[in-house]
Amino acid sequence: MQVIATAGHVDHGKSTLVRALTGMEPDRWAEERRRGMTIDLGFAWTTLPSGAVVAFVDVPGHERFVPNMLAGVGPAPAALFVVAADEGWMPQSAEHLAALDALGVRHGLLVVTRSDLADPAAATELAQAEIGASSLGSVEAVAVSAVTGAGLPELRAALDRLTARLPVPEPGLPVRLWVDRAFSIRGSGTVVTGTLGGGELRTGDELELTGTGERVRIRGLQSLGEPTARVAGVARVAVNLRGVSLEQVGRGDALLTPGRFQQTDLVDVRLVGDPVGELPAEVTLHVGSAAVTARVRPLGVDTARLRLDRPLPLRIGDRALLRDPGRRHVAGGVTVLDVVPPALDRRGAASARAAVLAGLDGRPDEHAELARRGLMRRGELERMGVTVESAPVAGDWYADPDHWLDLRRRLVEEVTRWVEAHPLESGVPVDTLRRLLDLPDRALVEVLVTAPLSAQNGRIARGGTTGALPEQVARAVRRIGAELAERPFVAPEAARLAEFGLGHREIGAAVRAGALLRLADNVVLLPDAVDQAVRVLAGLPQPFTLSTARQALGTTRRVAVPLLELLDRRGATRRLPDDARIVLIGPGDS
Ligand SMILES: Nc1nc2c(ncn2[C@@H]2O[C@H](COP(=O)(O)OP(=O)(O)OP(=O)(O)O)[C@@H](O)[C@H]2O)c(=O)[nH]1
Ligand SMILES: [Mg+2]
Repeated sequence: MQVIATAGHVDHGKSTLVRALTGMEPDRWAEERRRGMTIDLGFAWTTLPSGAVVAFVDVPGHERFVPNMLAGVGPAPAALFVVAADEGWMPQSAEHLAALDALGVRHGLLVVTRSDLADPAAATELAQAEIGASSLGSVEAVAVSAVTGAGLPELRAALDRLTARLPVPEPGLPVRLWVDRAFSIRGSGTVVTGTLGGGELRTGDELELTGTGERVRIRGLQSLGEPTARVAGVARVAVNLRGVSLEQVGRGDALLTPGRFQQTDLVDVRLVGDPVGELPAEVTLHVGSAAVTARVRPLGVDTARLRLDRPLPLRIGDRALLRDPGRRHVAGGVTVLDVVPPALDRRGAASARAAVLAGLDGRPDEHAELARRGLMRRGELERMGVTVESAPVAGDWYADPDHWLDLRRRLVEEVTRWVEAHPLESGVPVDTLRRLLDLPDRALVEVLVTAPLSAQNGRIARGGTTGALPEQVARAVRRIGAELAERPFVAPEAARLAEFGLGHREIGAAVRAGALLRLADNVVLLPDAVDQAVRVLAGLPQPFTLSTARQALGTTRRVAVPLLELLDRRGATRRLPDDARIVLIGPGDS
């Protein structure tokens, strides 16, 4: 299916043409039929000679109803531009074309209607010239008369050629269904309709509703009046929503794939059309079926910041239209450049921002976003419209490579500084570093740790070289060391350690600094005691008992038991089933 919106001046025959093509009545309201004028959007569809189905969104031409017209054209990928042969190019021909151009609509047909009333040649020539200068470019033109039926077969053939040319949305796109109508059906509840530009809807799907942001479930689906279990865009759809009241949803809202669109009331945009400096302070932004008041803050020659009256689900690259409601004039088209723009509260921030915006083209770019923002979650990138292709640095976090290197460098600096200030600590708590580096997640600190840093027990240290010991501790260790040099396996008693001021923390620091070896609580030797012990034990008849070892080392069980267990763990000795041991390697290998 394809969806085509009509466009053109009031009374030029849009609805009559849709009626002739489809046999359906696009003017749904009694008032429209009484006044012979379209007020709101109408919907009709037909099967073309090729078998392709095309649905029309018929729009009003009267200038008072331009906002309704924009709600119909906004989500439609193509336009059927109608000009009456007997009236030719008129003010709303120009305004509708300006709207299509602003929205960047690239596909369409020119239909010169009422050709039974006048020669269509002049109107065709002028309209083709105007349309040729817009985003639609050169279009095929067909002259018709809805009264005589002349030209209708040619128009059907031309519609077939047009729909065959229309781009098919890539599969897997997230859904953003702009609601153009909401009503309730007794027994079923609330139904919304819209033009589905891409993605797929299925009954039972959960969607996010703009405005309230709440999750809603699809109870039933229809397309072209028929119930269906799934619809893929491009299509006209009617969605029956479970548990949603008519007060909660209406034109300008949207149903979204959850988590895939940024709902934002602040966007930076590029404007094509009137100069940014000449825009009124307040304009109306039209996008999809929505229209919201926007306050304009110029930021550069053709770029500006828009503060919207209410948040809209927008992504980088979205096209929208600005209209000056006072002058009833399309001021231009905008391309969304940023949906999460930075605050401009520092001096010079606005001109710096203008310089950044000058370099943006509205194409979502993973690397450029990361370069500007440093660190982002996957969801943030996706909501902006970015396709994430690189690998995360941790969890769902993505980082700019330069920023990441910088964080690594700063982490080493912070650890070094902190450890110097806290010499008795075994390292910096991860959370302290997270705060110092202003990181949002401790997982990031953990993955930033590389040599010379190492992580242990929730703390980060500079591996091995914890820095110099405080002088007091160093002196105490030297004096203990002098005693141990005499009798290397006679560990000082706890009371003696306390006498030297070597408490739990001081011993810990000395051990990390490589000055002492801790065998058990309050049992310390010099680090080379391990090699010395292996040398002594290797000289014993193998295997040997704990008691033999204790005597050979000239020590007590308090030292011998944990020392032999350490040697076992290091693979220097092996404990046999009968509790005797053998030496496996020579001193120095342990
Ligand atoms: N003679 C003749 N009259 C036509 C033709 N097409 C439309 N009309 C008449 O033109 C008038 C306006 O037609 P509509 O189809 O309502 O025009 P519209 O463009 O839908 O108007 P709005 O929706 O109000 O913008 C009606 O009286 C139609 O009968 C045609 O091909 N030939
Ligand atoms: Mg009409």
